[in-house]
Amino acid sequence: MSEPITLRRFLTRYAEPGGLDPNLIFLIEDIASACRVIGNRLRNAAFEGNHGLAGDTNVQGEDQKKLDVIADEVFARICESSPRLAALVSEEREDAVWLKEPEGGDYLLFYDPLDGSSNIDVNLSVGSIFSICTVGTDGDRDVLKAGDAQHCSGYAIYGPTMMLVLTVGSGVYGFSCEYGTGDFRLTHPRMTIPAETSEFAINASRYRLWDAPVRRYVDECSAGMTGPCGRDFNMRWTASMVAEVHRILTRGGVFLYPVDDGNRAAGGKLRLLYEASPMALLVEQAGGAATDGHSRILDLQPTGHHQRVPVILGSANEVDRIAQYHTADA
Ligand code: AHM
Ligand code: MG
Repeated sequence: MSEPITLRRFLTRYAEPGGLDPNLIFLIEDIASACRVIGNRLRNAAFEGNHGLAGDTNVQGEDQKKLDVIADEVFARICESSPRLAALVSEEREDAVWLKEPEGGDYLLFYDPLDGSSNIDVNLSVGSIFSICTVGTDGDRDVLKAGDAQHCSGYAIYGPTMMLVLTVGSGVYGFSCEYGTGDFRLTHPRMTIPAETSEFAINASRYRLWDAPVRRYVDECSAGMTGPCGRDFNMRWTASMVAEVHRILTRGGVFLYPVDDGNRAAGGKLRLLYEASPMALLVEQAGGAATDGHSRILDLQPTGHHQRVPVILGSANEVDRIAQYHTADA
């Protein structure tokens, strides 16, 4: 069996006709290094006294775990010297961090350094999510980029195998971290999401808070063979978006974190720039769909760094069905 190619070889030789900008390759390699370090810090957290709360809240008023803070610092420290990186925009920081006077074509890096961190202490999979856009013109400090402006997005999943999954604008590729060398190697070329699925993921404890279209969808799935779908559905919920999206990229499914009576004032639960947009690009590139119920996620124009949105993504036929229920209810 031939050895799977490394991330560097993929980025330099296989990514796109015409090739990728070398500075984008450097940045993606820096992100991969940051994820490798975060993976090691997670693995050693019990020995380094890094489980539990940091004792602070982030910009969104959420309790930060020690590892949220560590992961954010690792991302910033490793990526900040990337040659054409103009700004870091982190879920954990109030404002964008400008590293240089922005010039047209410079890169902007958006990231959620440790998503699903409520799972750390119970030793379930967590991840890091990232997205890369470019500065429009010299001096332009606008970081409110719509999802369609992303050049690259991806995540690292810290599970039984550490993996990096990314798109550089065409197709989705998964790289497993080789124990010993630490190399990320292409083990999952062209990940695709089947249009049909019989598996959904939602935090069902919020049923009483949902709007009618979401209840209708889950009621129909739960009715199984005797319901309008005419088939049985399976349900999963890991409370870790990276793990949910990874499962959907592996075997299909649909993931919902809708707006509901508990999060309506905030606009939803998940952040547009750090979670919804990067995952929507991956899902579309794998043949799936992603909507907020009414609009394609990648069409949404952000109005603030930390804006939250409803998210419904995964197998296209199910996402379309849920969107139709929203339209019918409008
Ligand atoms: P986080 O960025 O604070 O970790 O929150 C995002 C996470 C997602 O990974 C996951 O889908 C969701 O929050 C879980 O929410 P819940 O606690 O309602 O299950
Ligand atoms: Mg998050």
